[in-house]
Amino acid sequence: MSDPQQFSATEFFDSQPPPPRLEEHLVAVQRFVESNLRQGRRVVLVTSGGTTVPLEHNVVRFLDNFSAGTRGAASAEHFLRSGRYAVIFLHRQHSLQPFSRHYSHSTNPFLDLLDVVDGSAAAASSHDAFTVGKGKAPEFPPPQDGHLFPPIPSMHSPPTSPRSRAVPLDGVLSQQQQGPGEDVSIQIRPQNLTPMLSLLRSYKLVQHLNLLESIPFVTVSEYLWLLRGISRVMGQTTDADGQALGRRGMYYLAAAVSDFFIPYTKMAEHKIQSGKGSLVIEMDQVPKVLKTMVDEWSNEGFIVSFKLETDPAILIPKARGALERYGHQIVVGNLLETRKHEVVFVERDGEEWLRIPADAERGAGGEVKEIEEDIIEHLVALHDGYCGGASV
Ligand code: 9Z3
Repeated sequence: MSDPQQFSATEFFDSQPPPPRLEEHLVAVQRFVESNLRQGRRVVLVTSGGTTVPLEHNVVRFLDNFSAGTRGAASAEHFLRSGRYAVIFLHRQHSLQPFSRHYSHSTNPFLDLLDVVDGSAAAASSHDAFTVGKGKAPEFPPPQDGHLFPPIPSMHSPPTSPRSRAVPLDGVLSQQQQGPGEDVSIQIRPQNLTPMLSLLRSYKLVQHLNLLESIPFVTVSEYLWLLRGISRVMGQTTDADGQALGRRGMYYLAAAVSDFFIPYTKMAEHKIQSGKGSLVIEMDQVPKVLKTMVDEWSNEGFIVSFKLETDPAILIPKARGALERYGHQIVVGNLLETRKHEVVFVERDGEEWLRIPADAERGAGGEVKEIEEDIIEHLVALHDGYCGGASV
């Protein structure tokens, strides 16, 4: 076993290969920043989700960092809602994303929001068609060829029925399909219609205005390459007057980043075999790139890092230590257990707790408030001050 190495940021990038589509992503980021700068918007890089550390080049096993991506995805949405920020969303592949997170397969499965309704009911009255209990559920066909249901067509194959068309039904989004013997439509259950329509409109607006650029990572190495590339592009891009994004850029680093990794040259090529009893893994330390980000990449951007701990006694000292070591603007501290209802903002001149009622203490109306809404409001106000006024 060779000695563990302490990698500087430069040594790390010299020894770890870049991710496949790096240049393509950076060209897209540059266009995105330019276009939003032209519209007078600020740009925030939101990082989200956990990084992996693969144990083999042909990766079968990997270590993962805890994070569902809730913090990042919710925060991205609140930045977008403010109307003042375009968001670069650097996220762990398949983790939660802004907008679609509301229909996560585990908490709110999309298919459970829909009904199949008999077409004759839909034709009789467009109101009746989406009133629960009025639409007649179609009968299930008898099993065919020994199968309970037919093969499921791919989303990517051409439509099977040329007569399939979208039918607006008094605000209900519906797709009616009239094949031989078929007259059914898919309808959103009435109680889901208002939230879904509102979400869909917001999502389409964000797309239309080109406010969201999403880029995935999986490993810690991919994450760091993309973080460096995107920060440099943000740091260097200028507006029509030749003014850099500079202080108008924000870096909101909520991704859960591994502290340890196995360097490319020390990693096993193939699946590690069992048979030798225990497995001993030695890892090197991931370089702390935040200092380099402050000094070299971000061109005076406003940098917010997150500190995650499980021991309350060390949260604030660790957050303060990070702030002093890296020289950025603010650390948001959170504890694993309570992260959804309390965080602490640690700045050079003091700290401030932000709390919302925990789930169990919520109001009788069941109103759900996300702490990210208040985190973003607070940070936007600080960013205003950092930019020297709200108008820039
Ligand atoms: C965080 O502390 C995030 O708030 C969470 C969010 C990962 C806890 P979820 O995605 O969780 O909503 O489930 N992110 C930063 C974690 C981290 O790795 N920080 C490093 C550290 O604590 C510094 S970059 O040392």
